[in-house]
Amino acid sequence: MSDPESAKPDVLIVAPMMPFVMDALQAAYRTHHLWEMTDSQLSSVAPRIRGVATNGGAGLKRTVMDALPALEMIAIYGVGLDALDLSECARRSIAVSNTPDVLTEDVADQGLGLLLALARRIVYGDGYVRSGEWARRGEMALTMRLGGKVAGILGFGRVGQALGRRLEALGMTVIYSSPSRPAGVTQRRYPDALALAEASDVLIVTAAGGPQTRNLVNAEVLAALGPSGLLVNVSRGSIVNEAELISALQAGTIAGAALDVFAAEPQVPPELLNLDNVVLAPHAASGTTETRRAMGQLVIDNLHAYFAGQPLKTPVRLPQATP
Ligand code: 8YV
Repeated sequence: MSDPESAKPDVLIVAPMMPFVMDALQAAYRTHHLWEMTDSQLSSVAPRIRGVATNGGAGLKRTVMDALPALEMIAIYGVGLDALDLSECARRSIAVSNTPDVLTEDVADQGLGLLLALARRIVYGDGYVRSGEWARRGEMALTMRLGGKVAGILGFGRVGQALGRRLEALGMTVIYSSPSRPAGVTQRRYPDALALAEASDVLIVTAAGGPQTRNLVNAEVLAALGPSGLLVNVSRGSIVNEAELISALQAGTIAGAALDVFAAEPQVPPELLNLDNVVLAPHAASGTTETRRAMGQLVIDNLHAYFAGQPLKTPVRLPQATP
């Protein structure tokens, strides 16, 4: 008699996901938890793994991908594709899905919240009250109005445009830089990060991560943003040169930064922890219950669709495979 368990496809889960996702995957597949496995445990199941579920930050290391000869499908819990070798997926005809759209508005909210917290020093003010400084020293130093200022958005895709709408509602002028002009966009486009920073009071990073954007925001761009300029990053830590940002914050080359993402998460450079002109968040922009449920459901739906021989709900278009 055949064992119904052995008929289920084997799926490797790279990092823990919400319990309802773990339960749904476990019910439909033989699941394996990469974060709990030794190398030899991985080697013993690797030849059978047909699906992978992972998040945007972790992606799938090439060494692990290379060790999975039967891999057919990777479902990403996130929109970012930078932690996955897409050319290799194309070469091996591995299907990939991600979770676009469902997280757009929440990531934009987090960008708005971080910018307000930074410009109006909301987190600093909270400490000022709690520590008794208010009673001891009187009124807190004045902060910066956002209305009437120019917000430069680096990368003007779904998240950038959703954030732009919020900033325009505050009375800011929104400009942007991105490789091409998105359809239906009327805001002024700048050719690159440097020109954008020169024209902006606040620079907001929403571009996709990856080799094309690595260290795009460097010392020169920060100098162009200027001593009253603010930087917000809700995209990928890799886009900002972190060492050069720290120097700029320490030297007053820019006025402050609000960061949801870092170069080597969850490690955050101690220099950033010691600065009071920064606001820090633990890569939480998509982290509402509502959005994470929708993201989790897409992971489940995409894997189920693939293994049922149906089209993916939210497929990633892979680059043309090079022979
Ligand atoms: C998630 C992300 O926080 O969408 C992405 O690419 O980085 C985030 O939305 C992440 O995928 C969940 O761990």
